Amino acid sequence: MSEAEILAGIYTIFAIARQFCPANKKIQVNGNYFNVRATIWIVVYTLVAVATMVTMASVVTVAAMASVASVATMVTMVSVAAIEATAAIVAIAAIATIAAIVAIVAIVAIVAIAATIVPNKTINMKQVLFDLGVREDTLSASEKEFLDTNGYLNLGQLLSQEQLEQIRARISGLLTDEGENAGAELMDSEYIRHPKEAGADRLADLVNKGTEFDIFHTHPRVLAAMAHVIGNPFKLSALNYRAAKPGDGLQKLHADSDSATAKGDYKVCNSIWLLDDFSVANGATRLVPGTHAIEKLPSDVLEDVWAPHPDEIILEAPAGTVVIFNSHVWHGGTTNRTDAPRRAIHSYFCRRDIPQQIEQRRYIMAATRSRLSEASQYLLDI
Ligand SMILES: O=C(O)CCC(=O)C(=O)O
Repeated sequence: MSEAEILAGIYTIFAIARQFCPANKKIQVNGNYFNVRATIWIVVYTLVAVATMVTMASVVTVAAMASVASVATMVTMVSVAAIEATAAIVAIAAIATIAAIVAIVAIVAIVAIAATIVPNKTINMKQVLFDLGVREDTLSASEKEFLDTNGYLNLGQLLSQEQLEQIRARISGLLTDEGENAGAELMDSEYIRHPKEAGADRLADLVNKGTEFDIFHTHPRVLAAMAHVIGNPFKLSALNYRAAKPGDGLQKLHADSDSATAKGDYKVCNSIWLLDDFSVANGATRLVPGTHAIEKLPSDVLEDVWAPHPDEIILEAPAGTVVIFNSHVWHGGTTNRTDAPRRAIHSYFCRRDIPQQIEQRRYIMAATRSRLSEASQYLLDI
C-alpha cells in the first residue's frame, strides 16, 4: 500500500467525521490549508459540552444535597449507618456523572480536532493530484521528455464530439448573454496579459459558467503535465475562452511572464483546448519549441516579435485536442484568414505562491463550490 493510498484512507475516515463540522473557509500555510470555520465549530462544540457538563454537575450536586437533607430529616427513623451509606452512594453517582461528562467532552473535542486538523494537513498537492486521478504513469516517460525538451505536448483528443457540441453551445449562449461585457472579469485583473484584444473574443471565469467546464481544470492528463512543468504546488490561474476573429487574431511572440525565467524554475503552464480544427489558415497558435529553456523573452532578442519566427511551429490539430504548453515557451496567436472564428479554451495554471489571473475566491459561486470535490477546491484555491 502506497503512502498516498494510506493518506487517502485516513482522509476518507476524517472526511466523514468532518461532516459534523461544517466548514469551507480555509487559510493556507505552506501549501496545506486549515478550516477556519471548522475551528470555530470546535470552539462552539466545546463550549456547549462544557455548559452541559456544568449544568448537569449542578443538578447532580443539588440533588445530592436534597437527598442528604431529606435523609437528615429521617434521622430519627433510620440508623446513622444508613444515612452515611445513602450519602456515599449519592457522592459516587455525582462523581461518576461528572467523569462521564468529562469523557464525552474529551471525545467530542478529539473527534472535532482530528476531523479538522488532520485531514487538512493531508490535503496537500500530492494528495490532491492523487484524488484527481494523477499517477506516476499518467504521462509516459517519452511524453515528459518531449515536454521538457520542446516546451509543449499534444495530449491528443480529450474531448468527445458530444462534449465539443455541448461546450460550443454553452460558449455561444454566454457570448450572447454577456454581449459587450464578455470577458469583463479580465479587465479587473492586473495579472492578465492581453485584457484588451480587438482581434479576439474573450470569455472569462468559465469555472462558474457551467458544469461543461469542470473537465478543463480536473483532467488528470492535464494536471499531470502541470505538475511536471511547474513542479511545485500549483493552482488554476484562469479558465478563459479566446477566439481569433476572422481576419484578425495575430499576437506578438510572447511568454506568459514579465521577466526571463531560469530554466526549470517555471511559474506558469497553459493548456489550449481546441474547439475547432486548428490550421495555418484559421489562426492556429504558433510556438517556438525549446525557447522555454533559453532564459530570454522574445522582446529581449527579436527585432520584430510580430513576424514569423524561422523555428516556429503551428499547432495544427483536430477539434477536441488538448495541447500543453509551458507558458515560458515563446508563443502567440496567428491571423485567422477564414470567415469563421477560431475558438479555444485556455486552462492556465500557476505556482501556488503567485497571484491568479482571475482570483477564484472573489468569483466563486456557492453552486460551483458545492459541486466540486475538496481536491478541486484546493486546485482553485478557494
Ligand atoms: O489563442 C491562442 O492561439 C494563443 C493565445 C495566447 O497565447 C494568449 O492569449 O496569451
